[in-house]
Amino acid sequence: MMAPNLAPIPELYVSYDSAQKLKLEAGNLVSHDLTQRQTCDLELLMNGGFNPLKGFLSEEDYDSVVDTMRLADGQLWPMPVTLDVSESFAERVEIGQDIALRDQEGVILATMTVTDKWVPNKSREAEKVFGADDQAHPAVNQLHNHTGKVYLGGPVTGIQQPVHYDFKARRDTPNELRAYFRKMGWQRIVAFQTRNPLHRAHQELTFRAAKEAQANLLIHPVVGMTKPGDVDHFTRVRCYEAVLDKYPSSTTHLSLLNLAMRMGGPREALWHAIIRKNHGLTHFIVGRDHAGPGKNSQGEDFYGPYDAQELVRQHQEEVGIEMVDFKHMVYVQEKAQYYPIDEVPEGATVLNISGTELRRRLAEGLEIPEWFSFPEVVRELRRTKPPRAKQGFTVFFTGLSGSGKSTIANALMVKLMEMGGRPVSLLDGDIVRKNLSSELGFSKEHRDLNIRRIGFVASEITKNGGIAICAPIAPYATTRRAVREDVENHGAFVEVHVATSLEECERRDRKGLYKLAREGKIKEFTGISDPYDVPETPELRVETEGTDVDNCAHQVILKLEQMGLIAG
Ligand code: PPS
Repeated sequence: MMAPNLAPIPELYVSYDSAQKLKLEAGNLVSHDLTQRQTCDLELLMNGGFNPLKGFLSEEDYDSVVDTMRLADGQLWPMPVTLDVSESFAERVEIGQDIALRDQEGVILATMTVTDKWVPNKSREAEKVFGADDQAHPAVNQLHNHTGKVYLGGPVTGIQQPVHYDFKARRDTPNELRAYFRKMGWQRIVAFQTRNPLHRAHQELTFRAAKEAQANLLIHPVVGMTKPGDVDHFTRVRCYEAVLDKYPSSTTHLSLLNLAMRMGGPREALWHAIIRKNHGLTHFIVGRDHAGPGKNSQGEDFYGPYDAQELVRQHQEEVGIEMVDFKHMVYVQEKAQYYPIDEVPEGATVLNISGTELRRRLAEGLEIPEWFSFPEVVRELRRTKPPRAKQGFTVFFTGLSGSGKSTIANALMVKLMEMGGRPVSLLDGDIVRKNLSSELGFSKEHRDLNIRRIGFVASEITKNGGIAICAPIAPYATTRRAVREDVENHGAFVEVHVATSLEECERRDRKGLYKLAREGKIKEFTGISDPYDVPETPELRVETEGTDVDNCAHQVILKLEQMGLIAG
């Protein structure tokens, strides 16, 4: 049996009085604004969650971790925890210098004595740590596209914890959890790590794990950073709270972990085990495809489904935590009960709903059966993600000046308002230029800024469940793509190319601008003296020559119906 050691674990914080003094002094230091991921890492460094680390990795430790999963002194540590900065920031920092580490609001959380500064080989880090230099892996994508060029290493002196305004009562440092376990007299505690809402299969699995290990259960979800596209942590925590009373209350505890996951499969599982050991746990559940990042760019899984279990098994004794391994759990209809897939009675009917299928059912407002999840959890998920016909979306018209964008957009707005149900906002080119972008002209830089502003407003409208109709020229494909990415974080983006030819726009010349442009009296005029990138694959292309406005707007309505954005 694993002996519990619930003595306090070392933290990197200085005393309250020293912290006040240090904070004043640190105001004069060169300071680095932490990214969200670095703030998560710093919190766990300072509170002992990343014990034995005393700061961000030095170059020697980094090389050793990347190559051997161990620090230079031989201690097991599978995941690089590094402070990446820009080249320009690195130039301002000398070895031996103290720097201040600030959160995104500018609050000084810690100081760090810089002992190392180096340019890492990111492809090597990707290959060795994540198994492939393939940007389909979220951590590799992060490494190549969002991680600074230079790493700084050195010991950290903690001043204060990052401030959290949400779910304060559910967040515990390793020492707070250890104290809780001591107070409750819990000797054997099994942790369940998760980044997903808990459905019945998870409840069954955790229940069985606790029974098997004869242990109390800690549900220990990650609320720092998880896989892009996951259900947001606010919704998840409400779901966890809903499930909590399905467990016997004296045996189960819920605590939130502000970890920034890397989705590193086996290495990540081992890292999770060490972090749980630091939080005072004696047992740790590792299921199928633990911390799996999904498919690689060849469409194959990055890691085998049980690779993580294998690696944790090899090191569990050294870490001092016992793994409780689990196979994939499935529902057996005849028994009305969940079983590990390798224990299903012969000939029985197995039911399963994959993550993708669940998302589809939520998006289309379809039934989610009670054998799969708890009604309280489904209700929370539906509240956050209503079916498509109730979600916000953006219709983005693009086309030459005088192509008919505004007229069709206006007609569409009226038709959508007639249907009702969601607020509709029109961001017409001229309206925006009057209210949002009055200081801008028509250079590429100004047009881009104008479109990005429209995109920002449209994505906010979409996020809040409204319909944004945009109708600028938006001549540059790259800028339109950027707006699409912004909006698609929150809902659908429907690009409509109003494909009126230049000749027809010029023939109509409703504002007399083409004439002036031809005479050289208006510079940089789209189509005449400035480019227009024709959209290659818009959701819809409407021809206005020989078609009336009403019909054009109706084509858009049909498209929206087809995409499930309005009820048919
Ligand atoms: S952009 O490129 O998307 O930022 O343009 P937008 O904000 O939609 O503004 C286009 C309207 O401004 C008038 N206008 C010009 N258009 C193109 N090029 C130049 N140089 C120019 N100068 C003024 C024109 O009336 C556009 O209105 P629409 O409704 O498109 O005809």
